[in-house]
Amino acid sequence: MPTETRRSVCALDCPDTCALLIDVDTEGRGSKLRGDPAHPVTRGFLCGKVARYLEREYSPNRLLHPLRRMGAKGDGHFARISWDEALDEIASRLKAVAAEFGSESILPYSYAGTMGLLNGSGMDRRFFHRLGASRLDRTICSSAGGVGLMDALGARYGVEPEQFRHAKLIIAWGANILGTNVHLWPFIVEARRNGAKFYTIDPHQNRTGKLADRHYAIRPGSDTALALAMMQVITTEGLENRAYVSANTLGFSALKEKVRLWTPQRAAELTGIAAEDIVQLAREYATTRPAAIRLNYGVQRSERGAMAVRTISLLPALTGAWMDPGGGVQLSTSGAFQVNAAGLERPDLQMQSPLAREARLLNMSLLGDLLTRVDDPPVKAMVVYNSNPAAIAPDQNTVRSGLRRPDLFTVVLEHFQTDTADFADIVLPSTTFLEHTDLYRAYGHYYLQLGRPALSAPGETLPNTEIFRRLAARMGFTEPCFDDSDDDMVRTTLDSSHPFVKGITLEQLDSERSVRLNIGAPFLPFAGSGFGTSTGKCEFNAETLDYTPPVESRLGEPDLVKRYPLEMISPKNDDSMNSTFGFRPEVDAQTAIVTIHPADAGLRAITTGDAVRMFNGRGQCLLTANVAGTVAQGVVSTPSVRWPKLAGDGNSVNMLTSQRLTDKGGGPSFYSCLVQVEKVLEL
Ligand SMILES: Nc1nc2c(c(=O)[nH]1)N[C@H]1C(S)=C(S)[C@@H](COP(=O)(O)OP(=O)(O)OC[C@H]3O[C@@H](n4cnc5c(=O)[nH]c(N)nc54)[C@H](O)[C@@H]3O)O[C@H]1N2
Ligand SMILES: Nc1nc2c(c(=O)[nH]1)N[C@H]1C(S)=C(S)[C@@H](COP(=O)(O)OP(=O)(O)OC[C@H]3O[C@@H](n4cnc5c(=O)[nH]c(N)nc54)[C@H](O)[C@@H]3O)O[C@H]1N2
Ligand code: SF4
Ligand SMILES: [Mo]
Repeated sequence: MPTETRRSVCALDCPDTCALLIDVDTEGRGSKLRGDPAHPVTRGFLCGKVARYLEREYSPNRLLHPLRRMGAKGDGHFARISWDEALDEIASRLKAVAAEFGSESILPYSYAGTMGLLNGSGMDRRFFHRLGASRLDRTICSSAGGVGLMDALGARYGVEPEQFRHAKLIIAWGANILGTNVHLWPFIVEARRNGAKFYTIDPHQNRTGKLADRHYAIRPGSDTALALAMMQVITTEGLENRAYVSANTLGFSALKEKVRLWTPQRAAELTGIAAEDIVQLAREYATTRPAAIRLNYGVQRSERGAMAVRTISLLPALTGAWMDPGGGVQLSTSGAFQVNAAGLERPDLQMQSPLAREARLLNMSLLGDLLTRVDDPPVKAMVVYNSNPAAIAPDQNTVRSGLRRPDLFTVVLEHFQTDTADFADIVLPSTTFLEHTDLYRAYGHYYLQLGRPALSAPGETLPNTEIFRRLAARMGFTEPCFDDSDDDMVRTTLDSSHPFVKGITLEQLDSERSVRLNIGAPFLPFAGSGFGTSTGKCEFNAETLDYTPPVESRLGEPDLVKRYPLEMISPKNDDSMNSTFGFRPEVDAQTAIVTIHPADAGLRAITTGDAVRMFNGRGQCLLTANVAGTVAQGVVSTPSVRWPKLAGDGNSVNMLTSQRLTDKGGGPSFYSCLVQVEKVLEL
């Protein structure tokens, strides 16, 4: 029987950052999770994966005690040790490595297992800065798109979700809204009830695409060509918004000239979308008001992903869509959360480190190379938290040969014994977001939220903040910031003079839990010249706009195409969160499937249910075929990311992906990946 309802915030790496309600019984055990009906974006419902999060919370497989590895790296044999033994061993190993190879031979590796600021970029950052460890360039997800957005708008924010209800045309461009951003959906439903059209542009007609008024089956990595051709149609037909363009943009005539040769016919050959469809889409986009583009991160996981995001994000400046509530682009809202990051993360502590300077910056998307090729100094110790690189990083064969190195000292902070934890020397058990305090910004809405522990921490689990606090003490760090409580860190983080955040206090968050940023309502950041450029205008910079197909695509490197003729994408699985729920049998089954077009399957005598081997020069994995016309001919799609150790051959999709980086931002090119598929007798 529930005796009390407590509040929390979903910490998963999702744009929606939901406000949660949790029913707790007399023993303090959570019995049900719900979305908070009072939150303007959560609106009382949760996605399927988090509605069942208590199964994960109370799983018998939760890590409850510190562990030391007993067998070979990767074998998974561990023995329980005490926190004192674990922390002493880590401190002495890190000191020894730093003394012999320099502090930069230590590498933190983390991403967004929790989006909480304290447990994701708080005490951990202070610890590594004071230590003088290498800095990690956290590029694995959104850095290409981030640069593209900055190039176009000078800011990382856009249309707020609540305004989508006013739109008359909504384009989901590389955005699987029902799967990865489900709290936008009710606003789209409302808009459609009022007559809006809803289109999807995606190489895979997923659940979202099936519900669209039109689906444009674009070839992977060709979005820039489509956007340039839309600009061509808009400018040659004079459909641009002259008043907006002249008041708020720079470089229109050069843009018009630049896109002149980007005819719909030329784009059709590159994108696979018929020329007349491109013309029609461009006209409709330019003449419908308000028009909203929900751009998500799918388009920027290709080789020239930054250019794609930039070009698409320039479209509303041509049409003036930014002037309307419900018009413009949303890729992210995170740039509006202008908190005091320097106070939280304390990069200045590097001056107190043995380096006495800023440490080198290593790109997390190149983990394989970092562990096998980097010298001067080599990476000799790695501390992993909030991430599962042995599943999610590209080019796993290289990553694994690095993780297997006997001379690499590896510490992993985790909830579960992941593939990465199997490679650890020491595993430390961490609390979940339901068990610790944290502060949350969002990347799909504009509410800052505070989460307080709703459940007690099981076993000997500790928050990341406390683990790094204790490690700092073991290392002998005496700066007062290492004694900061979690509340002290929240106060510091809120201490910002930026108008969007100024005045929001811990006390206010404790009573309201969710506080709208000071952005006014409706938030129309680019209705006038509010762009984040030095001129305040949207700068087209047409001379740098361009498109060439990815090296790994059907129009790419001919030798590669001959051997590996299929373009593989590995988008998000609807019912999971990267590898976070990979231990669930249903999720394992969903991520073991590859969808292939009937014509490609026919050529290979593959039918639905067949065991197939998907491979390229980097590796292979075994999957079950699903033959369907929801992907275009020449494209295969498999949902990510399976736990490799649950696959029969110990491999999952990132055995095939490459360490080739995007054009800007140093992001991975997960969705520019050529493969071959063949039938095998059994898995
Ligand atoms: N259910 C669920 N939700 C999630 C996650 C999850 O794993 N599962 N992960 C979270 C994370 S980490 C992130 S970053 C977000 C990402 O959220 P999204 O960006 O929405 O997710 P993706 O699956 O990466 O890509 C979106 C769509 O882009 C399509 N796509 C792939 N290549 C191209 C291309 O070249 N052009 C175009 N136009 N489309 C392309 C894919 O088929 C997919 O439907 O989702 C978050 N939410
Ligand atoms: N092929 C392919 N690969 C991909 C992608 C893809 O689309 N296709 N997507 C990429 C993208 S967009 C992203 S963002 C990355 C995601 O990669 P990761 O950020 O590594 O995300 P997860 O796989 O969800 O792993 C997060 C881990 O953090 C742990 N964790 C959660 N909360 C806490 C906490 O409070 N403390 C500690 N210590 N641990 C915690 C979870 O148990 C989980 O094992 O994957 C990338 N890899
Ligand atoms: S994963 Fe996303 S949609 Fe699901 S509960 Fe968390 S924030 Fe909400
Ligand atoms: Mo991501």
